[in-house]
Amino acid sequence: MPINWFPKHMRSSEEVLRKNLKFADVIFEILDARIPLSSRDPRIDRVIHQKSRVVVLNKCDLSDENGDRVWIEYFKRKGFTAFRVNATRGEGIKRLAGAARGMVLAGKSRSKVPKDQKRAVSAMVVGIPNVGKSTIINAVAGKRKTRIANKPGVTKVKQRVTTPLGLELLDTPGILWPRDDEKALLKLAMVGAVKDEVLDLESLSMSLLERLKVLTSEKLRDVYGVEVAGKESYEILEEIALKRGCIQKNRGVDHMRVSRMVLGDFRKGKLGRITLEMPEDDG
Ligand SMILES: Nc1nc2c(ncn2[C@@H]2O[C@H](COP(=O)(O)OP(=O)(O)O)[C@@H](O)[C@H]2O)c(=O)[nH]1
Ligand SMILES: [Mg+2]
Repeated sequence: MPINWFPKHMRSSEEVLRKNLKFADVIFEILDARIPLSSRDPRIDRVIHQKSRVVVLNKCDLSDENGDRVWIEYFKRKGFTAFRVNATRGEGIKRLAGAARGMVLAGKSRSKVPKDQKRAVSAMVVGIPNVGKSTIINAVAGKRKTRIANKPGVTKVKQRVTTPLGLELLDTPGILWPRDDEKALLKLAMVGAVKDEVLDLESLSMSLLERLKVLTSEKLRDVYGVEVAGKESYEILEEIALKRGCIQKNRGVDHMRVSRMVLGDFRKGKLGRITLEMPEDDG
């Protein structure tokens, strides 16, 4: 699995991120609910330091609900409030805004707490690429997302969006860095957070099937008509290819096509709502 996919220029965005953090009372740390740890930049604690933070488990339409509960408890034990969100449908967004306001008005935020209770609480969205930062900004901004005000004290490129939820949002998210350990990268690739061009799709789809046959064997049977018990993942992949006609003339199974299909089905949620890692897992 190639590891060196992350563009170097993004490292320079840490400086930008640090500068913009100053303008936010609260940080929304966006994670992928299917892989909350693998989609988390471990450096975030260093970067955002003591700033108040709400953890967002986004794409919860694709994750397992029990898994979400376990993760919310996990973050609670670490001292963070966490919420399930489906940004594309705007679900969980109001609670997010409420929590951010509550946090600041209760004085939990160590940033300059607004004295005037009517003042909007300012928030900044941070996360690694593809976790849904832009979608969340749009969901929070709602219909008023076009009402962008250029406020003094905000760096030139950054603008704040006034939202109907009593939040002011920096309209550009802070981009964090994906983990570069191999186990995390594999899971980031499975959920589609890494560009497919840089990956070996066949080994990726087989790694995915390795997990799915444990997590959701019935679903694989329902969707593809393939029994997975006792089979190696390459056998499962080939059987799926045969069932779905992923065959090349005179050349047998079209591994690329079937791999793409399985990965696509998983990413779209066609194979069920699946959380790929739990706090107690070892990879
Ligand atoms: N299924 C699902 N897809 C989502 C959700 N939020 C974002 N996405 C999708 O994830 C992809 C990346 O989202 P985007 O907001 O561009 O991520 P960003 O790179 O963090 O800004 C897009 O295709 C979104 O439609 C969600 O809650 N559920
Ligand atoms: Mg974006």
